[in-house]
Amino acid sequence: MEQIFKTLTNLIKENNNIYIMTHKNPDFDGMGSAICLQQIINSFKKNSYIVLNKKERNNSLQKSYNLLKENNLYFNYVINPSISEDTLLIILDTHKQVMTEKPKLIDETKNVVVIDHHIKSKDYIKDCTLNYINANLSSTVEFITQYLKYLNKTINPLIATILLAGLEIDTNNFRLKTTNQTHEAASFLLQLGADNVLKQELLQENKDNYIKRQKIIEKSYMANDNMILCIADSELYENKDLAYIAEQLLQFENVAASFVIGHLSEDTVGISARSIGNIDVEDIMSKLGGGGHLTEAATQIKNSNLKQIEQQLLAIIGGKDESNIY
Ligand SMILES: [Mn+2]
Repeated sequence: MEQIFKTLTNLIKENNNIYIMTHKNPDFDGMGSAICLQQIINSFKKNSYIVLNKKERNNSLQKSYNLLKENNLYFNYVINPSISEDTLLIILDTHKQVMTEKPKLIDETKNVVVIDHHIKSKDYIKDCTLNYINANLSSTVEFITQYLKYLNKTINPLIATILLAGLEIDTNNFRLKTTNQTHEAASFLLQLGADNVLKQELLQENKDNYIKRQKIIEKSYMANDNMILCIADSELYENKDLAYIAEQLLQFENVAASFVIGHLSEDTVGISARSIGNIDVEDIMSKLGGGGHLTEAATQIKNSNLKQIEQQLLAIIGGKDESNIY
C-alpha cells in the first residue's frame, strides 16, 4: 500500500494537468473520494478538476455540494476537459471504461491511474500508469482515508462527513465488506471531525419515496433457496431506485442475491442485482445483456415487459414464480 501511495504522490507532483473522474451517476463514495483527493492535490500546490456530466446529480449529493459551497469549499469541476501531453487522469471507484463519466477521455490520455475496490473483472482499463484494484477494501473512501493518514494530512470536517457517508453507503451501514480497516477509516474520519448528525441529515430521504419502496419490497419473494426477486409496479423508476431496493433486500434472512425488476422508461425494463459475495450477479446479468461486478450488476432490456423479464430471469437462476401468491 505504501508503495502505491508513494507512486500516486509522485505522479501528482510530476503532472500539471490533473483530472479526477468517477463513475456515471456518481455517489458519495466516488464523489466524496474525488473531492477529498482534490483537496490533497491542492495541498501539493497543484490544480485539478473533477470531470462531471451535465446531467442532474442525486439529491443527497446535491445537498452536500450546497453545503460545501456555503463553507467556501466548492470543488473545481469541468464538463469538457482538454487533454494534453502532461495530463494525468485519476479514475476512482470503478475500473471499467464504460462505467466512467467520460469513457473517451481514457483513450485520449497517456497517464491513467485507476483506484477501485470492486472485484476485478476481465474488462478492466488496460495500459495504466498505476492500477490499484483491491476488493479487500470496502470502498474508495477507505483508500483515500488511508492515503490521508499516510500523508499525515487532515481534511475539513464537512468533507470528512461526506466521506463517512460514502463509507456507510458502500458497506450498507457496516454490514457488507467491512473489515477492521473499514472501522479504522471510520474512526479516523470521526477524529477529523466528521459529524454523525449531519451525516444522517445528508442521507435522509423523502418519506413518500420510502413508502413507495417499502410497498415494492412487500411484494418480493424467494425465487429459490437463496435468491430474492422483486417486481416493481408499472411506474417508471431510476436505476438507483432499483439498486437501492436490491441492496435493502440483502438484509433479509437466507438472501444471498437479490434482483429488482422495474420500468426505466416506456420501452425499457431494468434489472438491478446485488449479492452478498458468494453469488456472481455479474455472470447472471451478462446472460441478459448486462454487466457490472460480482456483487453488483444490472441490465436494461428494450421492448419487453416486467412479466417476460421475470420469466427469463427465473429460467436463468432456476427459480419458480411465486409472485402470484400475494
Ligand atoms: Mn464505491
